[in-house]
Amino acid sequence: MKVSGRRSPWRKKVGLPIVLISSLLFFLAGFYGSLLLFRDPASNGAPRSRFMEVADVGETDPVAMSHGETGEDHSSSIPFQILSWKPRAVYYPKFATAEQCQSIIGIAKAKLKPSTLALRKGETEENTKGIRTSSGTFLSAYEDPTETLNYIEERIARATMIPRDHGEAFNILRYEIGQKYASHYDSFNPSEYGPQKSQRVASFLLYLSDVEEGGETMFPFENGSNMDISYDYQQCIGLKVKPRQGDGLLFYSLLTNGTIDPTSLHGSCPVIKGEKWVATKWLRDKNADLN
Ligand SMILES: O=C(O)CCC(=O)C(=O)O
Repeated sequence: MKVSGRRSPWRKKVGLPIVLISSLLFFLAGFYGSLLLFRDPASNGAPRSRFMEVADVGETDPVAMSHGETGEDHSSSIPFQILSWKPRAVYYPKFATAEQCQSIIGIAKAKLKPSTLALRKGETEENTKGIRTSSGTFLSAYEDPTETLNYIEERIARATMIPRDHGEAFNILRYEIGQKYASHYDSFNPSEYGPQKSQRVASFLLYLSDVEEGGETMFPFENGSNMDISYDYQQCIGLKVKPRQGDGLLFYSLLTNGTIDPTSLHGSCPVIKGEKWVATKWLRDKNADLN
């Protein structure tokens, strides 16, 4: 006869494990469910940065449009100024905060090595000495425990509408007095560099510091200027963009037809006073891991 109020020995034995297992399953379902719910389409599966979550809290958009599965339920604004159409160059004031810039510098500082160049056929380290004299390091967003690079990467994807996985790792650069990067193209002309699996479409520079004097990013051929003279690639002329901490600069290396934009030639003028820190992200036409 069943005695009410008393638990059978079997129930006593399996009761606790069952409760524990169901709690675990419940927790896992909740955890993964919330990940799916709050996934950011720009991130292509990368975790959504906590900075972005904070920024979105409480945002309501009365005129938000119905959106697709990968879209967003609110409008955003990232202020920008068009600096040039030839090359297509856009400036983003206050793209990052001073604290975020300092945090990136703090991580990169200990890892700096002399910057290197992608060599053309016939070029060697020896005969290209002096073209790029900065120090630098490559940093992926996942290497930054503060999630600052994760936030910046996400913001670059939103500003450019180029998916995150098309970006190479950040190249964090430091220029000391006299250091520079002579004018060059970021895209690789196959006739000079050999066949390419993918191509750099655009570059996004985040200025991590102000520079007291010099250190501008220059575009010597802006709007076709100086193209008809025999330009010395070391010369700092044309459109000059003065670095301001936290501001971003985007320019396209390819024209809309996919060919290299000759006016996208650019470089860094020598630093005259102070120090220049910049984070470059090169954006490709294909997933950057395929290189
Ligand atoms: O430092 C700059 O302003 C330019 C950097 C650059 O040209 C590059 O990283 O390709």
